[in-house]
Amino acid sequence: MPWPLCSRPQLGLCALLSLAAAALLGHVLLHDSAVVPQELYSFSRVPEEMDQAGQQGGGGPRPQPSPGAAPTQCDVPPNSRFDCAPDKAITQEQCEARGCCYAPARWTAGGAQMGQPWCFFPPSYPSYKLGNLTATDTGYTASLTRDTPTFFPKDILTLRLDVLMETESRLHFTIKDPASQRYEVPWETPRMRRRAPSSLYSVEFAQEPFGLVVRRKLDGRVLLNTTVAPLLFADQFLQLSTALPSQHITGLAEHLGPLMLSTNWTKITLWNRDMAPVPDVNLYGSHPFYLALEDGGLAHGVFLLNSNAMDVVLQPSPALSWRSTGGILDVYVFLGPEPKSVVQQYLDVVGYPFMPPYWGLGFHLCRWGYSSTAITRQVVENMTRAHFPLDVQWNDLDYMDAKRDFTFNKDGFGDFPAMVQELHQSGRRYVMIVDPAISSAGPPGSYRPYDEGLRRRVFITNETGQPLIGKVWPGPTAFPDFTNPETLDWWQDMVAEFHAQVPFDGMWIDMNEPSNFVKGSVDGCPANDLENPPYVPGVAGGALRAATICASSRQFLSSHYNLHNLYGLTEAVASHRALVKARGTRPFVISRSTFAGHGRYAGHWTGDVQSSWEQLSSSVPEILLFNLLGVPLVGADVCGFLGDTSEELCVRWTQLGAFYPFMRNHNDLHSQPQEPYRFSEAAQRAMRKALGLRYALLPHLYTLFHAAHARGETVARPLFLEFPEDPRTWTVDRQLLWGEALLVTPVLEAGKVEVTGYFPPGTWYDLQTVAAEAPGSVPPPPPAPLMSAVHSKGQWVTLPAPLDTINLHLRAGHIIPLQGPGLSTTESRKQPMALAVALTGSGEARGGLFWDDGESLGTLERGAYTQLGFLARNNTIVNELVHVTGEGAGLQLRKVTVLGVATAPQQVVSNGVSVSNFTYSPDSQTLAIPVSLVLGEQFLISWS
Ligand code: MIG
Repeated sequence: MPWPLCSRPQLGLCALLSLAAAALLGHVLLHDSAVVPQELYSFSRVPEEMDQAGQQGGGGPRPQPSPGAAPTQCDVPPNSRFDCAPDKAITQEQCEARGCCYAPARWTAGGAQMGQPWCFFPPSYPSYKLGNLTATDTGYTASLTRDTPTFFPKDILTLRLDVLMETESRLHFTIKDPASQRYEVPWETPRMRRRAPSSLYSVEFAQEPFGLVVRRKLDGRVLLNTTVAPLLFADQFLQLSTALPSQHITGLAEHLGPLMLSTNWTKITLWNRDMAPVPDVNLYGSHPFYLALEDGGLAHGVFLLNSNAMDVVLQPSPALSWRSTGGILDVYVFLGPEPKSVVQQYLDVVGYPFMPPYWGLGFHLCRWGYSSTAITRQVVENMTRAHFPLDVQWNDLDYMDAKRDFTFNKDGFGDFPAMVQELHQSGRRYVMIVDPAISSAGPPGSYRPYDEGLRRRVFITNETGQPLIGKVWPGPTAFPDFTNPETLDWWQDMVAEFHAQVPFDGMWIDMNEPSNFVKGSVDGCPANDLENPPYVPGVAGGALRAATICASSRQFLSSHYNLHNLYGLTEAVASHRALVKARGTRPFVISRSTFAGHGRYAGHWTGDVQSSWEQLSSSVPEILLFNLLGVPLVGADVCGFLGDTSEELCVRWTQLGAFYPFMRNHNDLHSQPQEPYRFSEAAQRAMRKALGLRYALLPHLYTLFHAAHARGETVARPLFLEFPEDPRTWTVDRQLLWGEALLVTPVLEAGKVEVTGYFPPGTWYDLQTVAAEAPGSVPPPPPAPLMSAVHSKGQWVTLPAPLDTINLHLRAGHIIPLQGPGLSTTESRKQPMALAVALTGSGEARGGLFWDDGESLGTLERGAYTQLGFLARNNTIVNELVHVTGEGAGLQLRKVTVLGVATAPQQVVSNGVSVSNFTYSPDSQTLAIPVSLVLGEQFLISWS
C-alpha cells in the first residue's frame, strides 16, 4: 500500500492515536492466565476424507502445472468450484492461461443459469507451502511461501502465519507480510503471554498446498478448512476460502434480506455506501463476521478483522470465500459451542455495547421538514394533547443555517436554545442531526468549524496535500479525518461550543459512509492503483468512489482506501467522546454508518427505508442481525421514511416499532405527515396501546441493555439463540424475542387480522393485558379479555391480531418487571412497579431488574445501582437483593400478577400480612395480587 502508516518507524503515531482515543478504539481483551502446559494441538496434514474439493490430501510436493498450460484435473463438482476469474469475465484461452479450468455453466430445466464460475481453480493450482512450523508460547508460527505468482499483480510470495490459541473458545490467526508493514485495522490487539489450552478445538495444518483446519473436539466436526481453494495474497487482492459445515449462515451485515443467508452463490459486498436499502447491494455498514448454525444446534463464528472493500461469496458445497482488496488476513474463530456464546465471544473481541441513557429507550419523534421551532413545538404539543408518550424530539437539517453543522438559522430557529430548554423543563430530551462534511464555501472568517479545521489540519487531503473537496448538503465540503487525534479534539471543541448555545442531549450522525454527491471530489480522483484496483468488489455504482470520496485520499492513519469502512465508526467514537465532555452524562449517538465494534460507542438506524409492507417485514431481520453484531440500540424509521405511509401500515409499524430497541418515527421531507396524532381515533388508540406496552416494559428493556453492556448479551434476539436445538426456529425472522422470555409476533402484512407465528415448546402466556394494566397506566387501559396461554409442542400457531393488537407472550419460567407508563420516561420512572410472573408446570419462575439513575456515567463502576433477582417456587415469590443503592432502593411494588396458577388460592400473604383483595381468574389461571412493598427490601409473597 502506498501509505502504510502505523509502520514501525511511525509507531509513535499509532501510540498517539491510542492515547488520544484511549479506551475508545482500544480493545482490552481478557484471557485465561492459567495455563496448563499440555500439548492439545496436533501438527498434521489434512486427512483425505476432509478434502472437499477432491484434492489428494497428504503427500509431499506434487507436480504442479505452470500457468499457461491447461490443467488436467478439472473434474470438480460445480458447487465446489472456486472462481478463478473473480476480477472480470474472461475467455477460455485467458482462463487456461491463468492455469485454471474452463467449463461454461449449463442451463437448468427452468432456464436459469447455474451460479458456478466458468473459470475455476484446479485442485493443483499453485498455492503457498507451509514451512518452519514452530510452537511458540502463544501458539504456532510458520512461513508460507509461494513459488508461482498468480494472475494478480504484486503477489507477496513469502508470508508469515501466526496462530494464537487465545482462549478455550477463541482461536486467532493472522497471515501477513513479514517484510513490510501493511495496513491493519488500528485496534489494540490482545497481548497473549501464554497459549490457552482448549478442550473445544484442535488445529491442524496442511503443508502443501497450505491449509488450516479447525476441528471441534466435541464431535470432530471440521468448522474451518481452508484447503478447499488456494490462498491468494497479492498487494490488493487477498482471498481465503473455507468449507462450511452447514448451510445455515447469518451475519455479514449490512444487507437487506432474510436473517439466514442463502449459500446459492450469494455475494455480499462490504463497502459502506449511502444507499436506500434494497437487496443485493452494499449498504451503510460493514461487519465481516458470520455465525454458522450446525446440525444439532451447536454454532461457531468467524470474524475477519479487515476494513478494506471486500466481497464475501457463499457457495452451495457449502463454502465461503473472503475476498479483500487490502490489509492483512486477521481471523478469529469462535467455538461457541452454543450460538449465544458465539455472540459473546465475538463481542469479547469487538467490545460490549455501551449503556444507553434510560431516556434513549423512550419514543423518539422526527421528520425532515420541521422547518421552525414553532412547528417543532407544535408537534410536541400535539403529542401531549393526544396523550402519546414522547421522550425525545428531533430535528433534521432544517435547524441549520445554510445546512452547515454547528449553526442554526435565525429565521425559523432564532429561539432554538429556548425550545430545547423548554423540552428539558417538560422532562424531555432533544437530538439533532449532524453531518460529518464541513462547508468549505465561505470566505475565511465566515465559518469557524472550517477555519479551525483548516488551521488544525483535520481534513482528509487529496494528492496535492490540500483538503479534498466534495459536495454534500451545504455545497462544497471538506471531510474531517476522525483517525487523527487532533480531529477528535477539534470535533469535541465544536460540539462543546455548540452545546454551550443549544443544550442538546444526543447526536444523530448521518451521511457518514461518508456520503458525497459527486464522485470522489469536485475535481474527480487521480488515476492510480487505489482508485482502480485490479479487483473491484461488487459495489453499487461499479467504482469505489461512487457516492463517496476518492479511495486514494489521505488520512492520518492510512489511505481512505484502507479506512473507508471505518469512517462512520470513527465519527461515532469522536461524537461519543465529545458528548461525554460536553454533557458529563451518558452519551447518546445514533449513526447511519457502522463497522464491527460500533455498538461499543453508538446505536444505528437502518436508513432510508420505504414506507412499504416489504420494508416493514425486512426490518425484523435487520434489527435481529445488528443485535447479533453487538449493536443492540437499533431500529428502522417507524412508519417508513421514503414515500407516503398508510394508516394501517403506520399502525402496524408503530406496533412493531414498540419492540425495536431504538424506536423513532421519522419521515422524509416530501412525504405525507405520519406523526401518531395524524390518524383516525381508532388508529391512534392502537398506537397509544403499543406505546403503552413499550413504556410499561421499559424497566425490563433497560435490564436487558445492562446485560448486553455488562455481559455481551443481546437485547432483541432471534428465536434460534434461545432454542438452537429446535431447527424450526433457525429461519424465523418475522418474530423476535426480547431477552429470553418475551416473544413478539407482529402483523407484517396488509389487511390481516390474524397472524401465524412459531412457538417453541413450552407455555407462552399472553402478556398484552397484564402489561396494559400496569399500575398508574395513563390513560386507563381498555378492558381486554385475557386470551388463554399457548401451550406449544413446538408448532406454528395462528392468533387473532385485530388492528389494535400486537401479540406479546411471556415464556413460562420467567418474571419481568413492569412500570406504569407516563408521557415520558421522566414520568414513567416515578411510577410504581408491577411483576408479571409466568410459572412453569412445576410452579417456578425467575427474573431480575437492573436500575440506576438512568444517565450518569460509571454507575456500575461506582456501585451506584440496584440489581435484584426475583424467584418463584412452591407458591411463593421472593426477591434477592444483589445490590441495592441509589434510586432503585425506593422503587415501589404495587402489583404482582401470577400466570399459570392452576388452583384457586384461599389465602394470599405478603410479608406476613394477609392480602384480602387478591383476584383469581380460573379461566386464565391468573392470580392478581395488589401489594404495597418496596422492591429493594426483602419480601416474600405466598398463596395457598
Ligand atoms: O440525503 O438529512 O438517512 O434520515 O432525513 C439525505 C436528511 C440525507 C438521509 C438520512 C435521513 C435524513 C436525510 N438524510
